[in-house]
Amino acid sequence: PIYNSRDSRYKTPYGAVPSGTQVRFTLRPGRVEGFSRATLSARFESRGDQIESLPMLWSGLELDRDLFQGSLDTGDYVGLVWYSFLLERLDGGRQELGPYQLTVYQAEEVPSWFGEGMTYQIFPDRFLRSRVPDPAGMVGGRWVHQDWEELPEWRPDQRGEIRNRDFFGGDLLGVMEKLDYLKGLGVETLYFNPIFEASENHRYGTADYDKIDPMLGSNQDFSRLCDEAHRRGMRVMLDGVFNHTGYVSRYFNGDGFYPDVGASQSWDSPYRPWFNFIQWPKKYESWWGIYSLPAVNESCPSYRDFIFAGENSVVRRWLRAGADGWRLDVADELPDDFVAGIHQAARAEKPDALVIGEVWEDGSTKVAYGVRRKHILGGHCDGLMNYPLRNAILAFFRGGGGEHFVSAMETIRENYPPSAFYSAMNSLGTHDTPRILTLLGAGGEYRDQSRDWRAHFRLSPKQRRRGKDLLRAAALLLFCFPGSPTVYYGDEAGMEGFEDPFNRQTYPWGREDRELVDWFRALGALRRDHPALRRGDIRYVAGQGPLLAFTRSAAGETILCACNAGDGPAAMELGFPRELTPLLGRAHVDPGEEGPTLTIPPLSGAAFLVHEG
Ligand code: ARE
Repeated sequence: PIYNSRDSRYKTPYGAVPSGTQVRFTLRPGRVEGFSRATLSARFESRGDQIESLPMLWSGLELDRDLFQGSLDTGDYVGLVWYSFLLERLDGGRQELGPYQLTVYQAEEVPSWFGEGMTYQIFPDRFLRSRVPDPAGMVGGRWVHQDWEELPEWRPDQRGEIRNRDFFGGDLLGVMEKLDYLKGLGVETLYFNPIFEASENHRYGTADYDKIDPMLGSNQDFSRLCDEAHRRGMRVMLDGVFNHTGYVSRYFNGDGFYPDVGASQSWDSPYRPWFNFIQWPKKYESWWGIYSLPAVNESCPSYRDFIFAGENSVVRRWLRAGADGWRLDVADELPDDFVAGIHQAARAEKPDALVIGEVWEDGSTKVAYGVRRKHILGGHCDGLMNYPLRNAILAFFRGGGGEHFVSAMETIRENYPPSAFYSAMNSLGTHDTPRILTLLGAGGEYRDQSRDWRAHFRLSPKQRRRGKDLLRAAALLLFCFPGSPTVYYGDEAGMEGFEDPFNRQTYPWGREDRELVDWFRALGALRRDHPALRRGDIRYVAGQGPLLAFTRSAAGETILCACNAGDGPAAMELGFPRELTPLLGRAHVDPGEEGPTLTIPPLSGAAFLVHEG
């Protein structure tokens, strides 16, 4: 029953391999093709594109197919290998197949806690405030919404930009108040968007890496929060924004707010070499040309020391203060050796600390600044944010077909080292994307892209009903998939909205969508209680049209997850005689001789325990 579209060629072992592995390739062309010779050619990309050619031996027949086999020794190589096959006939006819990717990684021990359990992403300014803050004396010309339920400021300024200077005042004490709620949801890791002092409400332009933003609380509050989280069996992951600082910061000090002598104030500033000035002090490199985020020079020794290399580096100090891991902002724009340094420092400080990278594409093939990146080749990022999964889920529930989901996700599984696949941060949406409920409910058709329209857009009751059905199914899929099911704050409460700032509205305490909260709580319990979902392998049992189903198995337990993205009921034969116990969701099971037939209601998903034998 295993889904395999590649039965005419395969390699063992499946997928990415640790260096030192012998990989065995098999080709199975039809006899009628009359091929008499096959050659494997392998290009070792990070060895200067060195090419190795080796003959594949004819090793017999398998029904009406010829079998050719050959083995490749990966030796001490780490990187991508692009392999292709040349098939030849006696009459000179030939056929080329490939190139295909083989990922060869450096084996390393990756702590499993992150990928096994549920993660909850908190955008700190918008989660809960323990009091209405007074912004007087704080950096960045902030103003505070008195009314928690207001929309964030969305009107662009004269530059046409959203300045993100309005705060609601969500704080760490607020999060602490809700730890029991989060624990009850099944949360095992809290991922915080940046919490260090910064002038904008998203805090991505760090002003002071030594200090929790005073509107959020004190450094002690942070450690207390970590203690409280740990007491409940939860861990804490921070957002490490190391590719740029704030224009307003102790380091750049563009507006002179800080007493420090910043890079833009004196050529002799100790921070000046941190930045790349094109023409000092007014012209400098910045992240994606955004002047408020001056880019740093990651090869500057004092900056490296400060961020990771020193005993007291930012990376180490905040782990010491209670954090358990880092999510690296724009990981794909940081040099590999910088990422490796962070990884090393994190592990040196806490042996089970984790580093998750922000990469939007397939992280095994990501190229930045013309260089293939080593993110998941070992010793860099332990896992990545899994936007490919989000895209695949969205596409599937918008009618894209189960085939596409399977092929997209099998590609990721094949390209990633298992530890990276199982440590992925899997989200349906983040602070950088529209809310999942809005996307699923609105069906992807937005005629009007203006901010004004977006500010006032709400799903109609009909759209919302459909959106909620789809969200329930999409979340079930997420919680059954390998990698950490990550919930963006408020998705579980039915929050809507497009991109920034509409996807960053305040949590609707007291106005939550109870049905959704209950559903997510059930999913959290499901994930927590079943080893098969925490660490089991994955096998697809269906992937056609509106139907998608797979099993996860571990520790003698098998769970089946089945989803129907269509508007009518979908039936599926399991193809093996097993008894099914429903765990969550509704589906009709018709036990048959050959195995049960499942009928899944429209726009829904269900999970079952599969009884062996
Ligand atoms: C805000 C507004 C923008 C506005 C800008 C300037 O949202 O609309 O243009 O201000 O006024 C943070 C804030 C953002 C803020 C930005 C700049 O959260 O709200 O923008 O700072 O002030 C790419 C990067 C990826 C990056 C996303 C946003 O590759 O690394 O773009 N994500 C991180 C964080 C962000 C953060 C920053 C980086 C900067 O998660 O929150 O922004 O520190 C494709 C590509 C991706 C691309 C993605 C989205 O799929 O493959 O590479 O991600 O689209 O654009």
